Amino acid sequence: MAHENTFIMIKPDGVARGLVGEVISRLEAKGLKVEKIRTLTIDEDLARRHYAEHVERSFFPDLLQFITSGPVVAMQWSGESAVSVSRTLMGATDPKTAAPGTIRGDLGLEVTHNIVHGSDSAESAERELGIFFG
Ligand code: D4T
Repeated sequence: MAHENTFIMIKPDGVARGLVGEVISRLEAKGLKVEKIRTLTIDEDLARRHYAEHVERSFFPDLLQFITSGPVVAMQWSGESAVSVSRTLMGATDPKTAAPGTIRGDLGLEVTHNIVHGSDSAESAERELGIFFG
């Protein structure tokens, strides 16, 4: 167990659907702390840097179109095991199979529009926080 920072983003669907408060409330209720927050619209260059590991995947064109389609809320959160704890709260990548009680399980239905992003490791968190807050 370690105190960690992680990068969490509310995607365009979450912002458009008015779920910013809901997502932040769930993370705060768990005991995590919001350290930094900004709203921005991601452009193609930023999307390619953030999703560098996915640019060759078949779903990337749809993901690129979606993630640049409207404002997102980019955040730095901190707390004990913040990386894994926040991903547990989010649930599985595909909301169709995400467990009830999780953000994606309760609020989403489709894999591209999965409401939130969270870093998958401490190394990813450092890289992603550098992209959005460096
Ligand atoms: P993110 O990165 O958004 O937190 O999602 P995950 O960490 O849970 O999942 P991921 O990196 O495997 O996927 C990144 C992003 O791509 C979308 N996606 C994914 C998609 O549109 N179609 C797919 O088949 C997959 C696997 C959803 C999340």
